[in-house]
Amino acid sequence: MESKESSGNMSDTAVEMSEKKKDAASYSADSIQVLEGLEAVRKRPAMYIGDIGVKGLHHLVYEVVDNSIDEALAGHCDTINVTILPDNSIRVKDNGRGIPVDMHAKEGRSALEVVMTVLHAGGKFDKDSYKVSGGLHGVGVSCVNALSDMLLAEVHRNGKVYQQEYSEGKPKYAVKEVGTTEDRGTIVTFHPDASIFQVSEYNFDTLAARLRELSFLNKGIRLTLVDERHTNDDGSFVNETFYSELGLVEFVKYLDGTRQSLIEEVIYMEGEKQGIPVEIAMVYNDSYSENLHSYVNNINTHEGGTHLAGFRMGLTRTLKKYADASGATQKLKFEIAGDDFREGLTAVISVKVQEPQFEGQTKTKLGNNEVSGAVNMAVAEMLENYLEEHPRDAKQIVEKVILAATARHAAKKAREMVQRKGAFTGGGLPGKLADCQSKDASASELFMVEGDSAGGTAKQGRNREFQAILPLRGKILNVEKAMQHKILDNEEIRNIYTALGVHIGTEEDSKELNMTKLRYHKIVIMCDADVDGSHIQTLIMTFFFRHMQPLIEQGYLYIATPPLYLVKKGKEQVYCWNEAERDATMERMRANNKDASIGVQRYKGLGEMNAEQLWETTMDPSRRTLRQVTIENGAEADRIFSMLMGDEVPPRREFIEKNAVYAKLDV
Ligand code: 0RA
Repeated sequence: MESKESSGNMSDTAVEMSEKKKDAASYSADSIQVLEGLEAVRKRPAMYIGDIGVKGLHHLVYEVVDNSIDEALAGHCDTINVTILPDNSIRVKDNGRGIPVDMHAKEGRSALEVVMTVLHAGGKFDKDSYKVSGGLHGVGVSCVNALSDMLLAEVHRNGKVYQQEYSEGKPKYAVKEVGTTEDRGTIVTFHPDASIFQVSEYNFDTLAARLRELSFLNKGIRLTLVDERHTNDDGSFVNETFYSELGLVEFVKYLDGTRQSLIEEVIYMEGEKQGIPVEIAMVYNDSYSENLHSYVNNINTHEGGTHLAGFRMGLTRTLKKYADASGATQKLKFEIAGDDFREGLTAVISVKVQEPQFEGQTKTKLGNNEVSGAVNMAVAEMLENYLEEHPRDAKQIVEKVILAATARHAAKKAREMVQRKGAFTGGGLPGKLADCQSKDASASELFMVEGDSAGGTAKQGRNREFQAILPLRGKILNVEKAMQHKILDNEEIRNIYTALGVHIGTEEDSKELNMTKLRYHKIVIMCDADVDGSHIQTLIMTFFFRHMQPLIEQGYLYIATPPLYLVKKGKEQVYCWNEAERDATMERMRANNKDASIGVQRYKGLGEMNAEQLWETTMDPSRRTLRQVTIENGAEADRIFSMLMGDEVPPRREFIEKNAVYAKLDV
């Protein structure tokens, strides 16, 4: 998960580009037509790459790497090197066949130029290539070109080196031969256009997480990441290599890193079913959460779809059949639900679909009906074999499922109790909630505040028209270690559900979140800037990640950023959010008046601010900075939360030391 800086609303249109004059020096009249296409990309970049913030910036890299992955999937390339250059340019190099450079008969230009300058021209030259990858928006390298103030394409092919350079997608010269070579491959170097993107710095960990994911999803490809902005102690550049021999088997092991496995081996299958390549790996661990990650053509399908539905059906059908046959379910007085088969399950499903239909709010839900049956069959076959060959593991799994069903049954009773109690008291809002006056969710904010005392200050300081306050007492329950019914037993957590106006489905087999009555579209976590506060913030984020993920995906979850210092001299008072700001402020004050003394107050907790200070620094929409919580990489976030909240201390300590800032959790 990642928090990105944002203050107030930043809509795509706010950064609409002014129309630029077409470059008269562009070398061929033919390209005018093309430029119109790429101008559209520059005018509405968000339509093509999602956004123009951190995500969009990194998306450019994925788009270029995807082309090389395609070349690898076609069997012509096994190494892809990504380099972050000192000026935040990116270079992607592969050892594939090299993009063809011969004249494209119809277009009257080099094939390379067409690939680089025509929207969606990626696959036109290679009908039989097995092309399935492609970024989330599948927009191709020409979009990257359009959004770069510099892009250089170099091709090593036929013993020769060819190159062409572009600016804002416009070629600077025709493709030219510049030398000879014994290598083969394509090198694309680009620099994102700063007049388009709100940010310009690449994040090593974000790129590393995606390359790692790609290496697991495409075994046998070696991906490297080099950061030429930073050196190690020995003078070498910071770098990491990703290579997976066993693909998804290693992916689930990586995801389950610190969890305790219930079974001996990873259950695995790879093959084609009904013409669809399917790869699945799964394990059971002793936790209570379900961790399913599904991919179509290397794209993480957050919203699931037919492949996931097929997986669930196959899993339920096969395990139920086995459990019934073993007699283990005879004594049960209630039905086992689908969810029960997936408690403690970590699985990755990867399918390759020739013409994927993506649906859903974020276009990450697979719609192709034919895929469901294929995955269903694949799972059933794989699982039947495994259960047959590993009777001890089979017994463990069945016991786990029955335990889950029993707990769910208990949870349902608890929930009915809660509902009855709710009805008794009028089903009202939690007593601790200081609600706002507005009933318009899109204009309303809920501050979840650490501790009753800071809650009181926030209550005085807020704008009661649209800001509600819910004080949370101490550390909320660690949901990573608790069973479902324990979670609903917890008063703080029930308060969060009721205050937000969301509930989980009443259907037997559904943990789905019902958000139709959501009462706030900004939910802000406000904790002290100390170690305890950071822990509480992580607990709350874990709860939202595991139980209210759709709220995060909709962009409703935020973290407040109270100041760390107040620097005072005479009547002047300046809030500072980090050491650098504090030092600069003191420096300036000293220069202004050498005699007066400067006082620095370090805010350790929200409680040290009065209501007015809290309002003007942290709550007032016109002055505050909220960090929006987003899920950058679901698999990575899953691993990190289970590690941070799990039993094993050493990996957690290592993570915290590596990411030394307590107050900040960018996962
Ligand atoms: C189409 C045809 C051929 C190569 C490629 C595309 C290709 C594209 C990219 C993009 C990045 N790296 C790439 N490597 C190769 C070659 C067809 C042939 O040689 O017959």
